[in-house]
Amino acid sequence: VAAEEVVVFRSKLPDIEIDNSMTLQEYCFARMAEVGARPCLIDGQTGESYTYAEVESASRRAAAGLRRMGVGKGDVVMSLLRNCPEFAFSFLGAARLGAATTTANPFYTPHEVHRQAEAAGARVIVTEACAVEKVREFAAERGVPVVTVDGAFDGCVEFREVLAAEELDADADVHPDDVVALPYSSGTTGLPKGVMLTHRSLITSVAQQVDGENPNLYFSKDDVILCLLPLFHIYSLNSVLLAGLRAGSTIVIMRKFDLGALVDLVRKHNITIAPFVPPIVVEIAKSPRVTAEDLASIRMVMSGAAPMGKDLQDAFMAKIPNAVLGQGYGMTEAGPVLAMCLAFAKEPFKVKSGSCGTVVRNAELKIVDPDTGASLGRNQSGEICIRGEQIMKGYLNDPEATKNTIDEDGWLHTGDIGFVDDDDEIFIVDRLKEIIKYKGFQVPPAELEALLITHPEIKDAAVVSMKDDLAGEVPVAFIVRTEGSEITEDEIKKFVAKEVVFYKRINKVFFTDSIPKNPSGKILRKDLRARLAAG
Ligand code: AYL
Repeated sequence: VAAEEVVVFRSKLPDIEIDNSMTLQEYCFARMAEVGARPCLIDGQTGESYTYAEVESASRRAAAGLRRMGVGKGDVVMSLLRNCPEFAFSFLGAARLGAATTTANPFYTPHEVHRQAEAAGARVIVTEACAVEKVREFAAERGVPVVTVDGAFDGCVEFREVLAAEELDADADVHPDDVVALPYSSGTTGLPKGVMLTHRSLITSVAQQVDGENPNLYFSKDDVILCLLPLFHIYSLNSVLLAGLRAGSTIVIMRKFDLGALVDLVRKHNITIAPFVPPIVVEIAKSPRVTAEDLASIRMVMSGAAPMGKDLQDAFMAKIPNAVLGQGYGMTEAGPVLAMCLAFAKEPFKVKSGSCGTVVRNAELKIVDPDTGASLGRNQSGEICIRGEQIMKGYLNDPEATKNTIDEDGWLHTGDIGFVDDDDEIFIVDRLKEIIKYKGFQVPPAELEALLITHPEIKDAAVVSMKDDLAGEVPVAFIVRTEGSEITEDEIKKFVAKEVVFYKRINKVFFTDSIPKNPSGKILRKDLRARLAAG
């Protein structure tokens, strides 16, 4: 391939017309006349069911209620919730006001929540009992109202009251390039940053999956989708909630993962679509308690957010022979979906086990040599790059990081290493970037390193990933102690555990004399990972 020549990979499906000039809520509810009376959201825990018309009405009332609390165009609402119908009401309500929702994990520590709420400039926080105390300090400092979805708490507003408002008369005047979702991601390097996803990007991304005569990801009105993955993560928000709404499917919300409860819900609601992450696929594949009969209604199992090898995929398929199992490949910054399994299409294609899909339609994908930037052809591994209207607008207040991720020609660099084979299927083989993925959750090494070096007995620190059978990867730390310090592995682990959510905890500590760095001070993570591999 000549130096300037770019080899562009595209979907096997033709491009489609995507009207991404409307608002996300208009797009999701476009089929209201047809689906208004059909079940939209079902709360798996209580059995309570909301029709499409009821969800739309709740979102208009949530919008009016949020406006009364001072939320307006360009503002940010923080959603700190486990899965529940109110997540959808609040998200869509904020969208109607031209406001964005920043989503965070309710199991975050107060420190983690505070940092995101502050960086995003949250004007209202919508949360629940388990997280109320975590936001008290931030809310008091800033005079930010706290809304709770599950009962009354001192000084908080109940979501019931927010919904008691009259429906908003008219949505705010929203531009397609206005931000509607602001998830946090550390991307290819550094600390978590606000990822600006606009109405245009999310409509495009959802359309690339579920729209067209032959949708790549075929969801229909008759499908019942299990919403078990957390909605605060972009996988579930995009490919489950928004895609499900657009298709007019029924979405069954599950608050917390439990194999027994999952089987009960599948049987009770005849779940047809099951979006999972690899660790859940492993658990089901291994559990003698879950039988093929338990899962008989499921026709499609999706996996994404972390690698799933061929062996696991084959073991799982043996267990539910009547379902198709395939992968989606996404990255928060990419809108998020880059690739989707073509066996999920309405007119499906044959695919290979272990592949993470084919690039979505209305998008371009290329593979570049990470050293030279040269575009590579089929079956050659390099960095995966994507271009299209679905990708993020940029990082909030961080033009430098944006420039390092999206180049001048509009290509977003993923930091993933992979190749495209002869059948247009993508295989991810490695990761260039530093992020660690614990069961699909992001663990940013830079965040843990910054925390570690605040300890008076730690002179220097580096965090890298280590393979783990259960979680996929776990963070481990290389530590240089200050002179005379005898701080132990256990003390260091406890120090970190106090400040971070459970999946960011340090799994192992290795004491060392120095951290290998390049001349500009960048940690040579490859060297450290090689040390781990060498034992
Ligand atoms: P983030 N196989 C291997 N690695 C993957 C895969 C996959 N199928 N999917 C995601 N990753 C890794 O921002 C990869 O390193 O978004 C990627 O750069 O938390 C990183 O995870 C991004 O992590 C879907 C399916 C969204 C998946 C997603 C992924 C969202 C994860 C929608 O339908």
